[in-house]
Amino acid sequence: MTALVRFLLLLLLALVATLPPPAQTFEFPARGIDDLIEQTCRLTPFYDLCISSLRSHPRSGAADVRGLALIMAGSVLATANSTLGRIQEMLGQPHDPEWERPLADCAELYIPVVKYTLPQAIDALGKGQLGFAVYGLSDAGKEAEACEKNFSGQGGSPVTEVNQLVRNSVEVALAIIKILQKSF
Ligand SMILES: *[C@@H]1O[C@H](CO)[C@@H](O)[C@H](O)[C@H]1NC(C)=O
Ligand SMILES: CC(=O)N[C@H]1CO[C@H](CO)[C@@H](O)[C@@H]1O
Repeated sequence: MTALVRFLLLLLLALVATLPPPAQTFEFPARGIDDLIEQTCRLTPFYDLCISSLRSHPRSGAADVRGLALIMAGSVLATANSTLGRIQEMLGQPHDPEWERPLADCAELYIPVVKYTLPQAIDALGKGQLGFAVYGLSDAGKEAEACEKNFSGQGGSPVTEVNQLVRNSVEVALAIIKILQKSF
């Protein structure tokens, strides 16, 4: 072999060695038509609320059922917090004087829910203490109901919708926790 041929052969070998391996036929598993979020939400009483609450969270796509329960409990906290914000805002603005007392009572009901009850329930959920999480979430639902009831006989409540949203979110979170309780 001449030096040139040897050189060309070596070059060829070097080229082959650096080529990428032949393409393998590999497909990512298709995202199921029924993904975990949909399967989970179908077991809750408010499917649409469940779907929108979970999907709006950036990490819900990779979450397991416990992760979804945590995301939903966080959504309850966010909703309760914005409800409290709305109530405090109303208290600071001119409003129907008949609403003064029940609005102030509602703020008193929501403050501990937002500051303690729900953060503790979320913490418990993260540690797998499901009973305690259920207790805290249920309490948040009851306080929202108590807030609403405080307006009875006052010609309606200015916070009916948000109170209902808190209660429905609680129901969704509790239904997801129930799935967890059944799987243990
Ligand atoms: C509640 O909302 C306020 C703004 O209205 C925010 O500063 C605060 O961090 C929120 N708290 C929680 C627990 O989400
Ligand atoms: C009429 C009514 O239900 N009033 C209640 C409103 O909320 C406060 C504070 O929780 C209660 O003490 C009242 O009885």
